[in-house]
Amino acid sequence: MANPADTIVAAATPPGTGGIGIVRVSGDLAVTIARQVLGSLPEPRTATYRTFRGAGGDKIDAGLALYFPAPNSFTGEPVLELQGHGGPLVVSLLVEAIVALGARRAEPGEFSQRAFLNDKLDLIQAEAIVDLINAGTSQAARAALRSLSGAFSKAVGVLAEQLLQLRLHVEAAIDFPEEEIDFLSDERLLRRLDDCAGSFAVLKQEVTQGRILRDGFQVVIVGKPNVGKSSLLNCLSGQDAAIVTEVAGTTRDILREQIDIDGLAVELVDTAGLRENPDRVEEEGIRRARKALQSADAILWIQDATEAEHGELEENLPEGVPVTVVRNKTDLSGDVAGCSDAGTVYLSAKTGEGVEALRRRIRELAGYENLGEGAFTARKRHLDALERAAMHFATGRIALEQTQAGELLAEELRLSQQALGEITGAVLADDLLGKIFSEFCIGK
Ligand SMILES: Nc1nc2c(ncn2[C@@H]2O[C@H](COP(=O)(O)OP(=O)(O)OP(=O)(O)O)[C@@H](O)[C@H]2O)c(=O)[nH]1
Ligand SMILES: [Mg+2]
Repeated sequence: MANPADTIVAAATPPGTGGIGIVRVSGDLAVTIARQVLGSLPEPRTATYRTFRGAGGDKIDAGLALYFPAPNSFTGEPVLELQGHGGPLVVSLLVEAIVALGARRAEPGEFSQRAFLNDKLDLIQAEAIVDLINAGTSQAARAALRSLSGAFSKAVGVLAEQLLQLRLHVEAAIDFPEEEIDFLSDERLLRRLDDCAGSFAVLKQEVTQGRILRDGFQVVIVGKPNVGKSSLLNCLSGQDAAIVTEVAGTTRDILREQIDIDGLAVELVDTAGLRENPDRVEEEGIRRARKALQSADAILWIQDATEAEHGELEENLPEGVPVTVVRNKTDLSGDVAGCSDAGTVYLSAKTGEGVEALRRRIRELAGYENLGEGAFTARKRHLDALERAAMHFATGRIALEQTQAGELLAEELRLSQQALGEITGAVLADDLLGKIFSEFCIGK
C-alpha cells in the first residue's frame, strides 16, 4: 500500500476539456501548499477567489480555493480543493506545481481509501461511491445513494449486534459450569436464535436484490438451431437486434441486449444453436455459448413447440443456475400460451403471445420485487461474506440443537460476526483494500 503519510494530489474532474477543472490535495502538506499556491491559507470551508501560483511564483491559473481542515474533510486529513479552468494543460500544470511543492500523485481510489482508513466511510460506503458514479439506471443510482448514506451498513450493524448479544448470552451460560445448563429450555436464547435466523434471511434477500440492481441479471438463451432463440431476443428487446432466418445455424456470435423489466436491468444473451457436427465457425459459436452459460444468472432453454421431442437438456450446466424451459412457436403448435404448472413457458416469439408470462418468470427468478425506496446496492463480495456468516450461524445452531454444544455455538457465532465484519471493513481480509480501491478512478 502507498505510504499513507504522503500528501497526495490529483485532478478530481475527468481528463479533457470542461468548464471547470478541480485539483484536490489531501495530507498534512496541504496547508503549506495552500500558503504557497494561494499566498495565504483561505478561511476554512469558504470559497475564496485566488490566483494559483507555482513554486517559482509564476501564475498558472485563477479560480476558487476551498480549504477543509482535518478532521472535517472527505479524507479526514487537511484537504485543499482548487477549482480553476477546465483545460487539460492548465490542470496538469497545477498538479505538477503541487508535486514540485512536495505532494505525490494519488493512486486510483486513494482519497476514498484514506476516508476509509480515517473512519469517514466504511467499505460498503466507499464501494457505493463507485456504484453511484457507474450507475446505469436511476433505480441503481438511488440504491447506491442509499448504500452511501449508510442504509446497508446499518442493516449489517443491526445483525452483528444481534449476533453479539446472542454470543454474550451463550458465553455467560457457559461461564457457570457448576449449574446444569439446559440451552434448549432457555426461551430467551431460542427466541434470539430465531430472530437472528430471520434477520439473516431478510438481509440475504436484500443483498441479493442489491447485487442485481448493481450488476443486472444475466439471462442466457440456449437451445438447438432454429428453435427461435434470436427471435425471442428480438421480441423481448423490442428491437431487430439479431439476424433471424430459417437457416439452422444462423447465429454464431454471442449477442447481448440490455432490457428493462419493470426497473430490473436484464442482460439477454443470445447464443449459437447447440448441435452435433457443426461447421468450424459454428463450432466456435457453440464453444462460446457454453462459456456464456457459466456466468448466467438464469438459463432459458428454448424448444420448438411443434416438435414433440423435448430434446436433451445440455450436460454440464452450471450448478444452482435455474433453467426455464420455453416452448416457442405456439402460433404453429396450437399450445395454449402462458406458464404451465410445471413452470414451462409456452409462447410465440412471432406473435408475442405468452411473452408477458416469460417476463414475469424472469422477474421471479431474479427474486426481484420492486423494493423501491428501501433498496440499496450490494456486490458479490458482500453476498459471499453474508453467506459465509449465515453458514457459520446455521452450523452453530445445529450444534446446539443436536448436542447442546454451547461452546461450539459461541465459536461459530464469533466466526459469523467476523464474516459480517468483512462486509463493512471492520475486519479486513488479506489484500481486500487493494482489490477494492484499485477499481476506483484517480482523483476519487
Ligand atoms: N411461426 C413462428 N416462427 C418462428 C417463431 N420464432 C421463430 N420463428 C422462425 O423460426 C426460424 C428460426 O428463428 P431464429 O430466431 O433464427 O432461430 P434461432 O434459434 O436463433 O436459430 P439459430 O441461430 O440458427 O440457432 C425463423 O424462420 C423464424 O422466423 C414463432 O414463434 N412462430
Ligand atoms: Mg439465432
